[in-house]
Parts: sequence; structure tokens; C-alpha cells
Amino acid sequence: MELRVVCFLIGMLLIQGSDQQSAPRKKPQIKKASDVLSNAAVEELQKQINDIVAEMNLLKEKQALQTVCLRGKKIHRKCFLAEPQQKSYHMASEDCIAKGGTLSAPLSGLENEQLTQYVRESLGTDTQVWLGFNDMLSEGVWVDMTGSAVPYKNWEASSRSPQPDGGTSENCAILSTSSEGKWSDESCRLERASICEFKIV
Ligand SMILES: [Ca+2]
Repeated sequence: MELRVVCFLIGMLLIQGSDQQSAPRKKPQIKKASDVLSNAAVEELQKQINDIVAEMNLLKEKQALQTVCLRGKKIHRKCFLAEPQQKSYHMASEDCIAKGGTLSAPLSGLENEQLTQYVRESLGTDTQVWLGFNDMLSEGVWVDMTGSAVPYKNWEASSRSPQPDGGTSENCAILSTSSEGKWSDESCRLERASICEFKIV
């Protein structure tokens, strides 16, 4: 009898042991950050992360602009970058937009001078480039790429036919280095070199 009892007890112990081994181990419970931190603290952290991401994007933008400025020319609050390949006005404009800029649009006599100088240096002394001005929508009403009125104009006035003189067949503006940076109207379908400008934030 005693032996049977001992065997029974050993058997029970073995079964218990094997049960313990096969039982799934409890995973250590990791508390979520939200369990530990208050909602306000989580919101504050989220805000800080958002701020860092925004700052990083701004830095990336500035870095990209600096790269453009290094390749092109930096003037006050703008960088110019020459595109020697001749394209129609629309193609040139779209390509500038794809790079994050717009067709160059000088806003003052000084800017026009700096742009003309850059065109001479980068594309030659007898070059015409598209400007970001056109009168497509309303003949004679010259606007920039945002549709705003052009604040500064530098039309060629000393030639036999003062510019603009093309009427509805010439609705896009060009700048010529051969005429000291003066502007003319031109058919938008013609192919010309261009300068993209990038605003520095
Ligand atoms: Ca016109």
C-alpha cells in the first residue's frame, strides 16, 4: 500500500511538473507610454515632435535653396538658376515649377540689372530669356505667374517699334541681354532659354 501511495504521489508530481513546463510563459507586461504619462504630457511631446519635423523640413528647404544658390546666383531674397535649353514659354514655366521655382520676374530696376548680368554670365551676351510675365488672359494687361499686375516694367522703347507691339499674337515677355536687359513681347510658342527664380524664405 505504501509503495502505491508513493508511486501515486510521484506520478502526480510529474504530471504537475509537465503542466508547468507546457504552460505558456506570461509575457512581461510593458506599460504603454500613455499609461505612464498624462494626456497633457503626451500632447506636449507630440507638439514638440511636430515642431522638430517642421524645423527639419524648413532646414531641408533652405539647404535645397542654398544648393540652387551655389549653382546659380543669389540676389536679395531670391536665387536665379539658368536653364540653357530653349523651350516654349509653357514648357519653360512648367519646368521651373517642377524644380520648386517660377520663371524669373524682376520686381525692380536693380533686380532687372542683376538678372541681366546673370544671363550674360551664364548664357551669353546675345541671349533672350523668358520672363514670368504674360498678357494671355487680357490683351495689354501684363500679369505675373500668380495673375497679379506687374509692378515694374522695362519694355524696349527706343527701337523702331516700341514694345510690346505684338498684339494678341505675342503674349509672353522676354528679356534680351543684347538690349541691356530691355523687354519685348514674343510669341509664347517660340523656344527660348530661361531663368528660374527661387524665393528665399
Ligand atoms: Ca499681347
